[in-house]
Amino acid sequence: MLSPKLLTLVLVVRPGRVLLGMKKRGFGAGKWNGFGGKVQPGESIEEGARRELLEESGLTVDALEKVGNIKFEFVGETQLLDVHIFRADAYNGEPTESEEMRPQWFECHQIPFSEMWADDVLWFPLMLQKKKFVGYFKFQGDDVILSHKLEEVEKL
Ligand code: 8OG
Repeated sequence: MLSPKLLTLVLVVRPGRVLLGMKKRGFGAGKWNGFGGKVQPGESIEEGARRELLEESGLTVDALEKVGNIKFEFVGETQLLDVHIFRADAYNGEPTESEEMRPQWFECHQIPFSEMWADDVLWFPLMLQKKKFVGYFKFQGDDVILSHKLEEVEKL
């Protein structure tokens, strides 16, 4: 049986650009990604998303829009990562480097997909168009997608 683990991911988007962070340690180290992490006991998914965004980037946001939900299975591992993805179109504060992440703005046509999780190239375009989606990816190791499903939905 796969035991689910709730995670969040926040993409901060400004017209024509997106804020990513270089993950400096732990799971996904060496990859550019949005900001997020594990939801802690007693907090809602959105509260977890806001907490991780602040801890990792120094930013707070007024509105967070739910844009996606992707489940990740890794062959040989018993945990199913259940990642809830949010988009923020405005923020407060200045992006600040943390122990986990080094933030940097990228033009939307220069997103460094070759240095990101392999699934991101498939759903970032939907996220940038404010489309909502659900997906499932089965990974072998950190780089190979064995199978996947990804579909647009009206509502999450
Ligand atoms: O707490 P920790 O840093 O381990 O949380 C993992 C973060 O990575 C969390 O924000 C969810 C996110 N994440 C995955 N898988 C993938 C993925 O395939 N693509 C992207 N963009 N983020 C992912 O766990």
